[in-house]
Amino acid sequence: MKKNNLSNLETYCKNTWCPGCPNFGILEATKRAISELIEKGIAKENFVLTCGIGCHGKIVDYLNLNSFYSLHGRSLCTAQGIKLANQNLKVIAFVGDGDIYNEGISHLIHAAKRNSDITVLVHDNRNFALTVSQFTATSPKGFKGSSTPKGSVEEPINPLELVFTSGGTFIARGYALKIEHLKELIIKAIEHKGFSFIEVLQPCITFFDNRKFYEERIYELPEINLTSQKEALEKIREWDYKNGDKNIPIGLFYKVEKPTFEELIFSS
Ligand SMILES: Cc1ncc(C[n+]2csc(CCOP(=O)(O)OP(=O)(O)O)c2C)c(N)n1
Repeated sequence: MKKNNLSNLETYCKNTWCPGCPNFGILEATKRAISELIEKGIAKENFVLTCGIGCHGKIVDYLNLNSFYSLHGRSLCTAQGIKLANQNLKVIAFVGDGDIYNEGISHLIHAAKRNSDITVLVHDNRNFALTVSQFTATSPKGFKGSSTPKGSVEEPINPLELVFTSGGTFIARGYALKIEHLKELIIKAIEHKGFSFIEVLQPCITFFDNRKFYEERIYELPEINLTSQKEALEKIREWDYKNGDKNIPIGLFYKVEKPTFEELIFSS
């Protein structure tokens, strides 16, 4: 049950994430971002959250905002329907990597392609965590989980490259344990007019604890020309999600203005 207290974003729901889960970092960054946007003048009732099914989906229980639990992989079609019905709303879709890069991948491609004016935040822990660790599209080759006890034989995808080539107009990567940095990305993504996508690297402390791997490689992107496709792609490809010694840039890679799906639909 959500607390009937409009002055804060806390709820009464018992938090059932593993103690120390970096999802707490994503929750805190989201709370700070939305609080700042409310202070800037966006009405609290104009935020709507959607989620898929998984550990990530519980985040909507922990935020005292309008929300809609969708089906596994169906957070984005729900979010797009809400935005089409009421363009005043700020719609934020929380998804897991299994949820969106496996079950719901076609919705991701088409939402980016049509530049739907929604924000997508991926809790990428590189496995289907709630169902005790099957491999996903971003699990590294060799990943040992309950469906791949001898190690996955597949190479992972680079989701930023996928969204970029599909037509996304705001493409970013954050780290769940760099809370202030992630907060800034979430604010910019929500303020962006068009399809905004944040891939959040979220170590799964129970099934795939890659905190050390990330913390040795992550660096914040310096200022780049955000409208240059060439620069964006170079930076997006700097780390290819395969294991290796490469640096992992986080920050905003690409941001361009284009008419949104909803604008085009209602002006046609
Ligand atoms: C259509 C469908 N397939 C499978 C499931 C079972 N299921 C529920 S949660 C889950 C794993 C979710 O993994 P992910 O989306 O990566 O989120 P995480 O738990 O890692 O945050 C699965 C496979 C389901 N609920 N619906």
